[in-house]
Amino acid sequence: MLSMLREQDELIVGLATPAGSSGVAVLRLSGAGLPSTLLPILRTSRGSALAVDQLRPRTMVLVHILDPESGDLLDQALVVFFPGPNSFTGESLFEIHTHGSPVVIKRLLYLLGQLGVRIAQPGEFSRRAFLNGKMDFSRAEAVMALIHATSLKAAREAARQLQGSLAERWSVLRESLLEVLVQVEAELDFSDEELETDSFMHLHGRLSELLRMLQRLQAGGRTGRQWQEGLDIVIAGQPNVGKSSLFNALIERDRAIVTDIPGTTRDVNEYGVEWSGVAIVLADTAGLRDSSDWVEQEGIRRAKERIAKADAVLLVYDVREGITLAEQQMALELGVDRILLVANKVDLLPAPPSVVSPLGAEYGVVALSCHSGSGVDSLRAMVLERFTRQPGAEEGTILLQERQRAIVQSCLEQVSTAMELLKQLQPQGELVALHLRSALQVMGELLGETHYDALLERIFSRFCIGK
Ligand SMILES: Nc1nc2c(ncn2[C@@H]2O[C@H](COP(=O)(O)OP(=O)(O)O)[C@@H](O)[C@H]2O)c(=O)[nH]1
Ligand SMILES: [Mg+2]
Repeated sequence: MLSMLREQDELIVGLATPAGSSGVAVLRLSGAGLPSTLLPILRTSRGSALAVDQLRPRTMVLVHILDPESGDLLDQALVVFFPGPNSFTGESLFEIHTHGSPVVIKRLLYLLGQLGVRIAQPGEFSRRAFLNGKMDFSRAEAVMALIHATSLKAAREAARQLQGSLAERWSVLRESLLEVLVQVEAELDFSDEELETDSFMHLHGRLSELLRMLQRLQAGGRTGRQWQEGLDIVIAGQPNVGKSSLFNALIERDRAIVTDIPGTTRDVNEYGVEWSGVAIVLADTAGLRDSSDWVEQEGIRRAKERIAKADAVLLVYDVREGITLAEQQMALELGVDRILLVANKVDLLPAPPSVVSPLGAEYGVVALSCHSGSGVDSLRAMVLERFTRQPGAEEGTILLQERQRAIVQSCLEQVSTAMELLKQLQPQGELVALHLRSALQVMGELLGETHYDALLERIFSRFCIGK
């Protein structure tokens, strides 16, 4: 605790704007002794001595920055003083808006160093804000997600979480968990007594509700990952059905080799595209068949590996031949939510095709021709419609950080286990409670209630210097 306080007393400075030449650069300072520490380098805009009370809180003041070593004017700047605790960090905060000249900034940082101000570590401002109770982890992470957002959608979501949407949802969840735990400890206390039906029904209901809430957050996690990494879509099927042709058509580039020799594609060939603002990673794979060629076998192994973890699989087949038994099997295993059938080469059919899904109506099918290009746009539309919606995911609780997704996953596992244990004939209260307690502990990590130094380190070290 003592070392923490001392660290926070230290005056730190960070460049809040990107390095390089720019119209304006912002240096941010935080810690004890502001703004008086800076008086040796500050003058009024007329060059006379500046008094602390001329720096009205939260008001921009035009000043001269003096280079005391040469007595020269270094720059004309705007400064703002934010007294603690109503500042971003919760301590005295000071901003210097200079012209964005790397030479000026370098000199200014040197002069500040002479006054005892040290360069901030990455994330140190946010870390101090957290330690001073200005924001929880979810808000701190929202700041980072906002800065690094790659789409407007993600930025909007981060802004909502900065307002506390995720923190609120999480608190509700934790409250319910706590209540269930108290109840479990009260009612399942006597391990040799059987649980009353009423109590069982009640606890079962509460736990189910908790599970549903966690599952919604899990769906939010899947959406969040999709936004960051893009939807992972694998093109699969028999050799020679036109997978590589489809890959090229979808990415609008001649990237994969197309031949009439079965087994041409061996490596997984990936390409990132954006359809209607949705990031998508498409992967062309080796055709699935029994092969004695070792290289092709390896290609098929990789194809299967990708299929297993894909968000969605486009199963391509020759419209004249239909799908094989093995493919039917694979489609059923992947399930309606992860597969879309693509009947290719419709140009080879004599009449305009009326293609029906060989797996039944609930499995969608798109008929197309890579040669004529007909149907390719419908396929894109169908992919967006079917695979980008995450049932259950809600605005404000889309998890944009891997750390948050891992926490939800781990909570979900603990609560599910507790549920399983409860359903046993003679539930052991102690065991049920044990898992609920672990869930509670993991939950604490999301907002930083159970904050360990390692956690602090992990979260804030990923921030930028001036943040
Ligand atoms: N007629 C016709 N031939 C196609 C179509 N798509 C692909 N082909 C041909 O089918 C053969 C195999 O194509 P390719 O994309 O390499 O298939 P892959 O082995 O599944 O990757 C090539 O000769 C392609 O020109 C199509 O829509 N119509
Ligand atoms: Mg191929």
